[in-house]
Amino acid sequence: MRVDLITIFPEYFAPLKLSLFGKAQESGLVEVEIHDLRKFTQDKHKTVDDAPYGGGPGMVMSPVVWGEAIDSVLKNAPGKPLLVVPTPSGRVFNQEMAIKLASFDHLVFINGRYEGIDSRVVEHYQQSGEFSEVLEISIGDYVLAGGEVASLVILEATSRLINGVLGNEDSVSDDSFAPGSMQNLLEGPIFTRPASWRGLEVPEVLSSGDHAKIAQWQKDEAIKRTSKFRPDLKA
Ligand code: JCK
Repeated sequence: MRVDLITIFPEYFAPLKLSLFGKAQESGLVEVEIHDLRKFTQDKHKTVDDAPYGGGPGMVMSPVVWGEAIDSVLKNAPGKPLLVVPTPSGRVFNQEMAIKLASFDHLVFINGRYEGIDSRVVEHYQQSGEFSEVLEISIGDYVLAGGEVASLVILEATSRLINGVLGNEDSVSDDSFAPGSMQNLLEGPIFTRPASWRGLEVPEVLSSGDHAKIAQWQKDEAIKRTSKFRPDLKA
């Protein structure tokens, strides 16, 4: 998979060079390129924002600069990438969307700041046919200062689904939320040695060797936890 990210804060993406993701890059499974939006400005002050039409607080990012930057990434793209646009007014990201993103050969993330990017940028690339799809995604119902952290979240959830990026391939298919596994349940408690730690014992059933009984216990605990923390789930 190839990933292009455009941002006014390229340093935000330093974590991508670390650990798991760094190894995926070294091995050639994932190729990441960071692009500095300000390189696509025309004026000597490298301006990327302007006042909002209709008034209101803050500044809006210029469609002119974003158009230049995105076109430049597209010009070096072999096929039709997926355009990912983190925004507080997008569809809320979930595991199903991560699975979909992981199926693409090429993702392009555009990272806004200030009050966001002029809406015509998304409209234009939805119409131009240069992207196979344009996805406006929110990572949750809270307001971040920009799209960078959201892109990192989306990219981490997506890249661990790519074969070979994760160390242990078994961990992927068994995920909570992953269709065909523990559907719509949170995972219950998990334990490792020692059997007794600071007066707390590992539940006996887990050492019983009765696999059916263990599975039933884990299911019961998952249901308890789900109704406590996520009563909206288990549809
Ligand atoms: C991208 C700029 C900051 C700040 C206007 C928003 C009422 C708009 C996100 N889950 C998520 N939360 N926030 C983001 C996100 C925030 C961004 C950008 C993503 C680009 N900002 C910003 C204030 C406003 N208010 C609520 C009006 C944007 C994701 N993904």
